[in-house]
Amino acid sequence: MADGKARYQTYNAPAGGWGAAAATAKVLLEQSVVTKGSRALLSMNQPGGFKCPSCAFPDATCTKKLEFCENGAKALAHEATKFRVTRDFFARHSVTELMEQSDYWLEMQGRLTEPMRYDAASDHYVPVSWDDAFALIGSHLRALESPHQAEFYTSGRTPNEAAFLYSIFVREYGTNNFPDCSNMCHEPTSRGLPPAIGVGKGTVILDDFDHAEAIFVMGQNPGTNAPRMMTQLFHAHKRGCPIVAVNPMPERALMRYTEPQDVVQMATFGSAPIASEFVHIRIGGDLAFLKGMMRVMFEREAAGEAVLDRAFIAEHTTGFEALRADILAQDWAEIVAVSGISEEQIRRCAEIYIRSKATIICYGMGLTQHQYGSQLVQQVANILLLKGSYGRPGAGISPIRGHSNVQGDRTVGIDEKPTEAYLDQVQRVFGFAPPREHGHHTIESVEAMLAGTAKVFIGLGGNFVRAIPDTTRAYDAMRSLDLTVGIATKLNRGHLVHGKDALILPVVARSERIETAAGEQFVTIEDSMSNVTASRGVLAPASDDLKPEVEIVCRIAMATLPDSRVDWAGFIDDYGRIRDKIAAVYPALYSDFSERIKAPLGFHLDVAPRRLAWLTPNGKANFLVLPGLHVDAPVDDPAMLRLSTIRSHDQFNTTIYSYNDRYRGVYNDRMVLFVNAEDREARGLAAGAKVTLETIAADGIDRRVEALTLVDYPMPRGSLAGYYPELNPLLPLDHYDRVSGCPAAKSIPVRIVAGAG
Ligand SMILES: Nc1nc2c(c(=O)[nH]1)N[C@H]1C(S)=C(S)[C@@H](COP(=O)(O)OP(=O)(O)OC[C@H]3O[C@@H](n4cnc5c(=O)[nH]c(N)nc54)[C@H](O)[C@@H]3O)O[C@H]1N2
Ligand SMILES: Nc1nc2c(c(=O)[nH]1)N[C@H]1C(S)=C(S)[C@@H](COP(=O)(O)OP(=O)(O)OC[C@H]3O[C@@H](n4cnc5c(=O)[nH]c(N)nc54)[C@H](O)[C@@H]3O)O[C@H]1N2
Ligand SMILES: [Mo]
Repeated sequence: MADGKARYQTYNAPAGGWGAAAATAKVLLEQSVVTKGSRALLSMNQPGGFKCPSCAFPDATCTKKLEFCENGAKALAHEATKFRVTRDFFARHSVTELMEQSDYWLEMQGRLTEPMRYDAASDHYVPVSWDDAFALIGSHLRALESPHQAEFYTSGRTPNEAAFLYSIFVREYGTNNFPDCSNMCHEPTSRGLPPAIGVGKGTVILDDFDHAEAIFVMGQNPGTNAPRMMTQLFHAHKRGCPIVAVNPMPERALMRYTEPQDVVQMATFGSAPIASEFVHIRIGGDLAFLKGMMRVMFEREAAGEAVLDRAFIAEHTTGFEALRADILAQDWAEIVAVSGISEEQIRRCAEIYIRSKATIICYGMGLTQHQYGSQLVQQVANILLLKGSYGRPGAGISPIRGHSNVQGDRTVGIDEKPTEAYLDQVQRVFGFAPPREHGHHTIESVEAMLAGTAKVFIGLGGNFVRAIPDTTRAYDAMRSLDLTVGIATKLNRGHLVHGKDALILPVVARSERIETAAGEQFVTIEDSMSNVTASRGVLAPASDDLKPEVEIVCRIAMATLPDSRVDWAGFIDDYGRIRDKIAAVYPALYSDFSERIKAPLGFHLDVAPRRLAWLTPNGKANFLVLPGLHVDAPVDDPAMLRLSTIRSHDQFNTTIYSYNDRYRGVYNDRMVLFVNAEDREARGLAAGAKVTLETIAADGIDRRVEALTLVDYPMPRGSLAGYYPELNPLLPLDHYDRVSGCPAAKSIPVRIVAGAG
């Protein structure tokens, strides 16, 4: 629990500004890295420096100003912390004791310092040499009856070079089992967009934000999760570009914001409203809202107004008539009921879109984490196609990715459903025959563990067991394994919920220097807008006994595949050789990689829709239909509320920086439920009451979380919000999008069980 007394109060100040500056100073102080951290911050996102380890938003090019935000500073401070988890720490605490501690406490112990192996006799982690650790992994993997009994997880902080080698190693070993964090995140983008526009990525670049005539921000909280995006929104607002925020929560930064880079505004304590239109959508109401907007467009077109880009539609698309028929079949009363938005406001938003000659639609987890998330993303692509919003400055679709290199990891081969063309290419470049059968995504990997068919789990970064749904079953799944390996910077729950054998392998972090026998190396990452840039750490590694992720992957490969066709040892020292192989496997995207990466600001990967080229089977952009108005299967239970599990301002995914959520006015507590006061009163409950939440599911499993405090909040009726990962025990494993495998973490059907907390 948090130390201080829980407090809930409305936050009336603007987001950003001095509050953010103060929070930056505080976290540097807490981690005792004021000088070191401040020096490192000067190199963050600068040419020649390292890329921010927090989110995937690109940096502005050609600036000399500081390119970091409050939450980037938190990520760095926690990485550069002076605190250490040593062998003495593990000698003092058994694993059972550590399990009693909170995620926050585990994080605050500091950086891991040397490889450790679980010792069942004493229930402690004990030191192990790197050689023995690699040998143990090799012996487990070689002993499996089938390579498909191993699961190879990746989290999106891993750089391109390590992820690429990992994808090659795992395929040479013989499986495509690549559960990864993206499976829980923007997978609906990666799977939903290719049939629509031919690529599973966004089509805009940073510069487009300066040319947009309207920007929609749907299901995303940029003030917390992509704070550098606020600069773009702030400037767009200043030049009069309408911004439409679609969210069940009036997120503070979308309402009022002070730009920390704006000297005058800072000095005068000024601030600006950001959203010109706040669409207070019900959870899961976005499909109805988008269909409503499209309906307005079709109605006005039918009345003789030229609101659609007919020439673009004729030349570049298929499926227009089917989409129109579907949209005109939707009834206004139902659109309003499902979205919770008045027809008048939907018409106003449609008017903004119709008038704009260049529109960007940004979206985040509020759209992807639903049962029909992939098809919902396709509707975003549809509405943009109706006005030909691709291949023009200031227009396009902009999924805002999460982890700093999650997009890059996917590009360089972390994919449980690889294409035949890619596999042929791997075979040609490396000379072994990769497996052709598709592997497990995250949910399938957990199902395999629960079924007893999976035996080994290797996590290249991340905190799998806390990030996935159904916490209780997730723990059972992990504990059933023969070996679990956590390749990590920090101690987390995933190291404590482990298999019979278990290893913790500590790595050199993003902000730290990588020195090899060949000299200093750099890595590369791809941001949310397909820019590939170099990242060079500037700090000394947290301990002498850390290894870079690249070396760890190579050494695991060498220990597992003694007869490998790949020169693993040759990659350990010289990362240029890895980039040459990336270029060989992906000639269209990565030709001349080693040369192009020398440009101080990196380079942009080709995104075909920007050139009006459609890499779909029929060579066209396709309007795709999702019948009806629901993005989650309706639940017939009058007591049902939809729960969205979200991030606070003081966490990075499963890493909890503090118990505060400043912009939502919550202090010293994370066990809260944001509730509409009328929903609360209808259940006869007082504000501040403690309640138990129970999942409504047909599988007979009892899922509940107790002692949650009700906090009155401007939520739409029927919509609840609370924090991830504390509420993951409520998210059933099979409550996910069948197209992408993404858990529907934003719409769990629940009921409040009064007073049982
Ligand atoms: N500081 C910080 N930065 C981060 C992260 C972090 O944890 N901390 N995580 C990183 C990662 S991996 C990711 S994926 C991104 C996540 O960044 P976001 O996508 O912003 O993530 P969330 O906080 O999960 O929720 C997004 C928003 O969706 C809204 N929402 C919920 N349900 C619905 C709905 O049905 N419809 C609509 N329209 N909105 C809805 C919520 O109110 C919330 O404002 O951020 C990345 N950056
Ligand atoms: N209910 C619910 N569940 C969710 C979500 C949600 O919104 N709601 N969001 C989902 C999303 S979008 C995501 S992306 C996943 C996130 O899932 P993960 O990516 O698995 O989780 P993180 O919390 O980001 O992982 C943190 C750990 O990564 C390790 N780490 C940090 N930096 C490095 C590094 O440089 N290298 C290596 N090797 N390790 C490092 C540290 O040890 C740290 O403890 O969670 C998903 N789960
Ligand atoms: Mo994410």
